[in-house]
Amino acid sequence: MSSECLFCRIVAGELPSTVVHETETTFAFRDLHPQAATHILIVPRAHYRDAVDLAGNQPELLGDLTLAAGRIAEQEGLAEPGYRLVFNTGAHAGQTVFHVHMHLLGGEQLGLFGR
Ligand code: DGP
Repeated sequence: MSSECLFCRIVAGELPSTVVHETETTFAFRDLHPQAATHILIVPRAHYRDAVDLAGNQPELLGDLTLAAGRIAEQEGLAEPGYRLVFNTGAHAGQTVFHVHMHLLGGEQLGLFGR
């Protein structure tokens, strides 16, 4: 837990969020600036800066994040027709919060990747 990290503070309940799912290792809440009809952020409770840092140190948490995404998709009625899971990694990808987070996007037909 870092007192400087926005998502650590959200996980700790020090800052408000709309929580949609929690496990012992993961925490999921609605994105403040949604980029799709449904936009949820799924984070490990533990602090890692990005997906590669997480994979190098606690790879099982990548599985926990993905399983949480599947449960949330069921809960939100997205399992069919589907949804997108994204990790932005670094500046060119637009990562702005350096506590690894999986974006779950869906609830509408999504566009293609790219610029
Ligand atoms: P990224 O660009 O991949 O680092 O995604 C960061 C996301 O976090 C972005 O979609 C907006 C969202 N966000 C930023 N600040 C807050 C906040 O205080 N609360 C919530 N719920 N989402 C936030």
